[in-house]
Amino acid sequence: MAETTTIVLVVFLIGAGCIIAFMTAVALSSLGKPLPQAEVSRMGYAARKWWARILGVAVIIAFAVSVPWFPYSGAKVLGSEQHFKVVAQQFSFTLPPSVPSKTPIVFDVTATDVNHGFGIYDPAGKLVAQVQAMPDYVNHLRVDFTTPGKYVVRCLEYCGVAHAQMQSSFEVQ
Ligand SMILES: [Cu+2]
Repeated sequence: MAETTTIVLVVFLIGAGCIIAFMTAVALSSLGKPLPQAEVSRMGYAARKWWARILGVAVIIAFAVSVPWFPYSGAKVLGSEQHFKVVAQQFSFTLPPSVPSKTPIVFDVTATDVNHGFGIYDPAGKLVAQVQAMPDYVNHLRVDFTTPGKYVVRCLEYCGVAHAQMQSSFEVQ
């Protein structure tokens, strides 16, 4: 931590030093007689031309360097995922008894009566994913399970008098 603080301080001091040096150079360069307007314009246009070229090159380099981090390669897993149907109804869930871990899982979630919530809690009781379960509509919830165990499902949308009891579970193997 102290090392990080030192790096931040050094970077700040170098940056601040550069800015002070630049401002001092600007101040010193303006001590003489003012330049004629034509000369100022010529210098301004020249600076703008070079600035545009530098920016153009920087954008091309940034694009080329960052291409490998584009998320398109992640789309390769699409098609290899396993789909499981989830149906919510007052006041229960129709779930698969178990799903595999370390495999891309997609829950195709719908409801038969009213809007429900489909909330998945890991064995430690932490909410991992949730989506709405809606009549006449299928929501696709992508989850990658890394920890096997018993996962509890709770309705997270008030759906009627027994909403609080609307709970189920499945195993991740
Ligand atoms: Cu509910």
